[in-house]
Amino acid sequence: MSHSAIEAHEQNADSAADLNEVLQGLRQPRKVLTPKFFYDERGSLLFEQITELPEYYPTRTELAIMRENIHEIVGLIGPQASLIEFGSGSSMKTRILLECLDHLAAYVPVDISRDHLLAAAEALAAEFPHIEVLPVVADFTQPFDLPQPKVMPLRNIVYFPGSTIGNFMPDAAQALLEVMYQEAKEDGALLIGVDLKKDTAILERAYNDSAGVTAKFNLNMLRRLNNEFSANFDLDKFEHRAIYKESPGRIEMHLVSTSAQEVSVAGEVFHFGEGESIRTECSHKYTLEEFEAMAERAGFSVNRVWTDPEGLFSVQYCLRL
Ligand code: AVJ
Repeated sequence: MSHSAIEAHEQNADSAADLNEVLQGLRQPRKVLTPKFFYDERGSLLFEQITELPEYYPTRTELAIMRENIHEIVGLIGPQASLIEFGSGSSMKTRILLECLDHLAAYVPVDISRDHLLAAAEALAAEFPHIEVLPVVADFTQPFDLPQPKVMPLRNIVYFPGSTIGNFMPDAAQALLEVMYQEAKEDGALLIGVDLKKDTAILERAYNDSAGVTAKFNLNMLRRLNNEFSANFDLDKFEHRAIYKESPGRIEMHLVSTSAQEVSVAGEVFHFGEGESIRTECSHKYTLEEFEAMAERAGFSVNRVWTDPEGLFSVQYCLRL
């Protein structure tokens, strides 16, 4: 436990449910694990490496869009807003907003992973001493209470960068947008990064990098299950695979068993056939029209969309109706 002025407001984080979720997923006829298990310390470092890969366009493209349009974004958000980030922000994109937004009332990062959240919040609080940083430990897929900043916010801006929305199945993405609508409150808005549909080859390259970092990132989930849930996955007997599926419009990442084998997790034995896989991640891609329809169903109207010249990625400003 570190000494710090930053204290977390803790709600509905339930790590006891994690093992159950793992077991449930592995009992399915098509085995699945949730991408939230990627992000232990090693996984977070590997993801940072992914964002710097030449093939992985989303992070650098979103950052460029933010830099290019920051003055317009600042103008749309206006003064004395509370910036509520879903996921703990430590990235350059958050820093640009904290640097440029006009008299921010507070910065409220919300994340289920307490340690990661507090580390990121402390770093940003040190960097921006004039901004009140109020981290909330919560599962943001469920409604949560917002802390009361010292300065009364004029409006709430929900920030959800990185196309993390793509990790959610369409129904869950819809439900998450509805939570964001609630948290934005009256006069609030949503600023969200959304990865766009594009040529399959570009997409598949982004998730099958030549340096093999994404493969390491994917396999790290098994290492984590070994460490945290008494599993005995042999990492040499699984292979990374990422493919784009046109009809759901998503990249799927899998770990493919290279032989018939049995693996135990917390005492429960799971059988894998040769070639059988665990799906570890879905990364949905949207057209502008598809995302707009979903945002509207949640009660938002898309007010402004910024994209890069190649139309790879979008940042969208959505008003709460
Ligand atoms: C963090 C969910 C946006 O889907 O592109 C990157 C995660 N997975 N490479 C994505 C990821 C493999 C990433 N998101």
